[in-house]
Amino acid sequence: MNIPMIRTGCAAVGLLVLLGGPAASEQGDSFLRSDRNGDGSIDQGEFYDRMVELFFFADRNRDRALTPDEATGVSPEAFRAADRDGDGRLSLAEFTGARVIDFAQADANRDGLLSRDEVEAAAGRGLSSAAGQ
Ligand SMILES: [Ca+2]
Ligand SMILES: [Ca+2]
Ligand SMILES: [Ca+2]
Repeated sequence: MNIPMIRTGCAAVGLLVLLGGPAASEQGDSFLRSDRNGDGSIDQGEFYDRMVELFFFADRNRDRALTPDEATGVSPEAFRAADRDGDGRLSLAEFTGARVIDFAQADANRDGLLSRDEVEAAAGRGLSSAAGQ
């Protein structure tokens, strides 16, 4: 599926973090962690909560903005795409804005929920485009 005005490969900022970001290695299964009510899918509220949690987890110097060195797992291309005001930092709004796009792109059957298969498929696309960094 294609969303107009979204360049291919630039929308992976969120799901990369969701599955493979700084929290993944020490917290085990990110999908299960994101699926707070345990119904086997991630709704937009759970997605947003997770996104905010990851933002503040990644913001090591607590200035409420992510610099490229804080946003590990985000490719330079994805970072620039999400940095809408071009100041070299991602505000929470910029970070969550990019991830709303991720949610829509990942929700292959458009039921408003992300199943594990949908998340893994989307992460696979993102990871392949970000490989080698
Ligand atoms: Ca910061
Ligand atoms: Ca910015
Ligand atoms: Ca779905």
